[in-house]
Amino acid sequence: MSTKKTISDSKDIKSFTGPDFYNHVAGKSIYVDDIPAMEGMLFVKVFDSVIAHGKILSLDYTAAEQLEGVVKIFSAKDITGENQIGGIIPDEPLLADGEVHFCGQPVLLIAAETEDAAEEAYHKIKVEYDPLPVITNPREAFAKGKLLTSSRKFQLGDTTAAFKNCTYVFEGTTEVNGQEHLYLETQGAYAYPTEHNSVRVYSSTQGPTQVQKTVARVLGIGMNQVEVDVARLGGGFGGKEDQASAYAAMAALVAYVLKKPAKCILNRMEDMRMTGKRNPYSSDFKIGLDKELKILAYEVTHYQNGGAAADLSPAILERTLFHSTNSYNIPNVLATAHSCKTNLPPNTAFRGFGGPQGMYVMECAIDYVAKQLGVTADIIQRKNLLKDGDEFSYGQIVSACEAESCWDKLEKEVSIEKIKEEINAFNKENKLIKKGYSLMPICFGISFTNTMLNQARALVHVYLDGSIGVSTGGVEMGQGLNAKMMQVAAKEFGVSLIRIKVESTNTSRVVNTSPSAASSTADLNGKAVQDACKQIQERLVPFIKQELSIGINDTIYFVQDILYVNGIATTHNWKQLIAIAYVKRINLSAKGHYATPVINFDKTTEKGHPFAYHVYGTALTKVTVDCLRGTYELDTVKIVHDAGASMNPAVDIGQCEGGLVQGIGWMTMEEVVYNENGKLLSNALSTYKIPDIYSVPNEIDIEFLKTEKDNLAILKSKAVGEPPLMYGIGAYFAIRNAVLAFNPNTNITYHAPITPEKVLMGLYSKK
Ligand code: MTE
Ligand code: LUZ
Ligand code: MOS
Repeated sequence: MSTKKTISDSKDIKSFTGPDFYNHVAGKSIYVDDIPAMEGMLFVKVFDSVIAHGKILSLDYTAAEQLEGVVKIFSAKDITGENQIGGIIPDEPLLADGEVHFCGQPVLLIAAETEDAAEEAYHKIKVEYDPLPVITNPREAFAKGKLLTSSRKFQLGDTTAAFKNCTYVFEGTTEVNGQEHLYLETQGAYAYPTEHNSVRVYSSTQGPTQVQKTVARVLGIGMNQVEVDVARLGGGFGGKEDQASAYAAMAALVAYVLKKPAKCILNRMEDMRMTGKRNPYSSDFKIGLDKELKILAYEVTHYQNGGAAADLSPAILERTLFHSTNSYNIPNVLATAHSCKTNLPPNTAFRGFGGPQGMYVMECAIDYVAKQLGVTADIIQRKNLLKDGDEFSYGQIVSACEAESCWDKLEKEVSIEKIKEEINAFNKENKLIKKGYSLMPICFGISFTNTMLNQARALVHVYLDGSIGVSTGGVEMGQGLNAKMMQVAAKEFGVSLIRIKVESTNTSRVVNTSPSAASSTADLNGKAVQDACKQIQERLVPFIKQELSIGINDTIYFVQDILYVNGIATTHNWKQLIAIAYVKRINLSAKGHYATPVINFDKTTEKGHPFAYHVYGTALTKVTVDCLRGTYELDTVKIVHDAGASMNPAVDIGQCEGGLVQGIGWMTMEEVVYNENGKLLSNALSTYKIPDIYSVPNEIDIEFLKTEKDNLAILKSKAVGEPPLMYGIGAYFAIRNAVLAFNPNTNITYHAPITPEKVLMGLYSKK
């Protein structure tokens, strides 16, 4: 193994994407299903509902339970604690009790000695349902008063008065579909009983504490009896912020009751049909502008498709409102949002967390105005970009704004005017191939909108041989968190990266963790690591000065393990001095804590300062549409992204590329389809299309707007996990524009994703 060589010196930092990359490529990284099975381990299989809404009339699993190899079948009545897994609102049972509310809802758990026995039992279970009416559409749910939580309203200025002063006022409706997370590692957990009536759980979760809390609740024991350990995830993308808890609770319940190790891992089709997805939204907008095309007023009403239980939808709803005006300064705003209860699997967090859905509607509104007035959308977009001192509808004042600087940096490199001319010329010459372009500015708020969650802790140990162990509450899911945590510790101590190991995330080592989400993991946990390192340093510095007879006013620090005194290298090094510090009984371990300062939000007034800062950027997308087939190709995506002073450009570029392509998938090809009975039709990779290497843009060019402004980002390196997803919205409008170039009278609606099917219909339809 050559992992040592690759992370050994700071010259490699440009390409240092973390301690795992070698093992990932070699297939050696351990995921939940790779943990070696213990003697007697049971397989847990979920028996789920085949109807979307109904009463359970009878449940017959006697024959199934008597099969050889089947140990026990669990129903709701076998739950030792509370049959409740709802995170924000207690409205979701672990196992259906009397009624089912969505197709794929867990009803029973089969615990068996082999997977085959569990599978056989699954087919022997008999259930009789009395079906009830199924609602899949959020507007229908709203009309029938079916809401998951109270509706919310953000208001700035007075839209009614402002519309009267507008030269132009337009109204419209939009639809945006959901998105399957399709993390490579499906949901799953492995649990075994430990001493003192406790359990240890290995879970593929973004929220170890949420899992711990849910397991404790379901089992009816204290959180201190549940230890959750997470090495890494094969992707989460928000799908494991909350929904990993159910499968962890299932494995833990079986382990706890039967006193045996138990594993519950969903196969791909189970995962696709049982778990929730990105929330689809149906929205109405009204937009008003003056004759200079300044947006004066914007009203929007969002109908969120929440699914059958609240899950994270109330928080997602809130983030939709926070992002309803995207990067634009609009002095009069009225944004309303309803979280509608439907008979679909509870929808959940997905990269962007409702922000993308809100921003999509804003962009549709601008696009609609542009089409009505015969101008290009970029004219309106550029005129209305946010500036320092503007006010968001939720009361936060815009500062350190990079909306214009990102746009203008992009425009400096590519003249939008020239692109417009080139595309017009191309479209004039070509009948059956049309090109389109779009610009997509983004503005994304960084912090959990629930202020409480913006806290983190870290545990840093310096061992007596000088090696360092770092534990945080953050979860590595491919976003490069461990790389960044190593960099932070190495920088604080002045040691080489090779000295540092990032440990698994474990609820017995670091407690009360917030989920790794909201793009805030590196900021929150990195600052906690800094705090812990500083505490150790504060003990080491006076000790070293005394030990080496260095004056108290002299400055000492380490660079790459070498001790410097007043800027001059000495012959002393980290390893040697730590060994002495241990002998002299210096405390070489510390617990760090961080809570984001400044932020606050008052839900009663819907005003405050919820975000530590905002991330900005602009994407230019160019596409070519084949007007015979309805197929399209993405020619170029050029992005200027506000990364602050990126501490790891390799990781951050990777996040931009991954986010962009995931956003393009959501907007153009990924189509979650339920039939009117609430049954998922796009239930496998044969019927659900995600971007592959052939569908990524032919050219992706990402440039960072390098800034060192004072902000709350870790080492001024701004959060990057979610914001780039929203560049993908640009692909939607670029394709739409190409369709309009072919058929200006198309009846194509604002309905994402814009699949080849919709493109083809749009090319040959009439208003
Ligand atoms: N990147 C990879 N490779 N895998 C993931 O699961 N999740 C995204 C993003 N990037 C994800 C990812 C989501 S939804 C979030 S919120 C952030 O990473 C979480 O990590 P961060 O807070 O460290 O940015
Ligand atoms: N989760 C959450 C999130 O609980 N609150 C948030 O604000 C958030 N934002 C993005 C992603 N997950
Ligand atoms: Mo990301 S949606 O915050 O997990």
